[in-house]
Amino acid sequence: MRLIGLALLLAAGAAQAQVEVDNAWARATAPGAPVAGGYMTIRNKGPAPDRLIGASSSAAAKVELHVHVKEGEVVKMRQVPAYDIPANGSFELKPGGAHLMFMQIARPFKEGEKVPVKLRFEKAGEVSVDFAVGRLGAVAPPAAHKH
Ligand SMILES: [Cu+2]
Repeated sequence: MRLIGLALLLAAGAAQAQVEVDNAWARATAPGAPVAGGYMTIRNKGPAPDRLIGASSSAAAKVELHVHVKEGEVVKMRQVPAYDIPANGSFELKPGGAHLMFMQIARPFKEGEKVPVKLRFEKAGEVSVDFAVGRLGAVAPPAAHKH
């Protein structure tokens, strides 16, 4: 019985590992700013496409999925219901493109802090990721800590 239990656990772990998140980071915010942007690269190592269908964080009232769209000369943010993550591919969230929007943040995001986020994927389920807070206005993730 114990062996079967272990095999099931390993199988569940393998299914979870189909989706990986790299370079998760958020921008520091100015005092009083109500929102913050979050960025990451989502890698899908599985043979089937997946979708990011939601996110939440204890640091914000809600977390929305946003994209930037050009309307004439004006670039606007728009909320979308999901991001498609191609099979054996990746989807990048970055400044000026797709991003997580932390709405009504509880307090300013400070450089060096971590913001806990729960991502919900259609197939991979819930994935917890810590977003490292980089500089105010940064366009690239903070340098990774080497241990
Ligand atoms: Cu936004």
